[in-house]
Amino acid sequence: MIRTSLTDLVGINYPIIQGGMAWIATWELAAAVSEGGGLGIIGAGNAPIDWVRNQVQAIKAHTDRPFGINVPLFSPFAAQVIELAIEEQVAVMTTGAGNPTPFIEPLKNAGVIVIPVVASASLARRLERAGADAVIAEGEESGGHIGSVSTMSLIPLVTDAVSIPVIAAGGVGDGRGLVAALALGAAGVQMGTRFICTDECIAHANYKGAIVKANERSTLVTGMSIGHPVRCLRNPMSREFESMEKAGVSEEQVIEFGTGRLQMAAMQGDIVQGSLMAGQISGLVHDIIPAAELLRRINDQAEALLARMATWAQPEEVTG
Ligand code: TUI
Repeated sequence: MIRTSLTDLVGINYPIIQGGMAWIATWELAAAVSEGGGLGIIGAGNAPIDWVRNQVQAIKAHTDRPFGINVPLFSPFAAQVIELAIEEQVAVMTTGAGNPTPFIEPLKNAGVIVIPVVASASLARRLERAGADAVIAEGEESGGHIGSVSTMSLIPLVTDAVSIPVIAAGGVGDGRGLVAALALGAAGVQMGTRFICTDECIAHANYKGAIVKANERSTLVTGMSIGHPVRCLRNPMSREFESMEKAGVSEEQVIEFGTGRLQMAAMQGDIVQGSLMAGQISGLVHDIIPAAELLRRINDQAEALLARMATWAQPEEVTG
C-alpha cells in the first residue's frame, strides 16, 4: 500500500483519482473506480442539474465508498452543481477551468472536501489561502482544456508553493508516472485518458479504440485562438479546426464549429467529425480492462518500482 496525505484526506486505498471528464466520466466509471479503491469522479461538464442529480443517485445506489463531482466553472450550471454537492453531502468536489474561491467556504462548511484543478503555482497559493483542502496541478500534457506549463515543471513549483496535498495530473498513465509524481512531491495522481480505456467507461468503443491506436505524436491543441486551448487526438475535425484558426476566422465561427463535438465522439462514436479529447499519454494506452484491475496494476507497478529504487542509493564505500 502506498499511503500518502491524499489517501488519508479522502479515505481511499490508492493515491489515484479519476479525472472528471464531461460526457465520459459518468456514474458507471466513477463507481468502478471508487469500488476499486481509488476516487471516482462524476464529470458534470455543461450538463443540466437534473442530469447531475440522477448521476449522484445512481452512484449512491452502487457504492458506499467516497466519490466526487467535477464541474468546469464555465458551465452555466456550476453554482447549482455545487449546491447539489452540498445537499447530497458528496465527499469531494473538484473544479476546473477557473477560480472557485467563492464556492470554497460553503462547500467546506457542509463537510465537502474541496480540490480545485490549477495550472499555475500562483492560483494554487491563492486557493490554499481561501481554504482548499488539496489541489490538482494539471500539466499541459493533459487532454481537454489545458494550461501552458508541463507536469514535470508544474508539480515541484506547486508543491513548493503550498503545504496542502498536491495531486499531479497530465501525462500520468501507469505506475512509473505515479512514482515520478511522488518523486516530484505530489501526494497522488489524477488520470483521465487512461480511465477512458476501461470496461466500465461508457465512452463509445470507437473513442477507446482511437486512444489505443494513438502514439506520442497523436494529439494537438485546438482553441488557442479563442483563449480556450483543448488537447485532442488528431483527426479530420481537429485538423480542420487547426486550419480555421491558422486562417484567422472569427471567434464566433470557431466556437460554432467546436460546439457539441465532444458529445459526437463520446456518445455517437464519430471519430471523424467529433472531438476526441485525450492527453499525450494516449500513446501509452494499449488495452481496455476493468477499472479495478487498472488500479491494482498501477499500484503494483509503482510498489515494485519504489522497492527497486530504494536499492539504488548505496552508502558511500569506506576506503583506506
Ligand atoms: O477543466 C479541465 N479540462 C476540461 S473541462 C472540459 S469541458 C469542455 N467541453 C467541451 C468543450 C470544451 C471543454 C474539457 N476539459 N481541466 C482542468 C483545468 N483547469 N485545466 C486547466 C485549468 C485551469 C486554468 C486556469 C484552472 C484555473 C485557471 O485559472 C484561471 C484563473 O481564473 O486564474
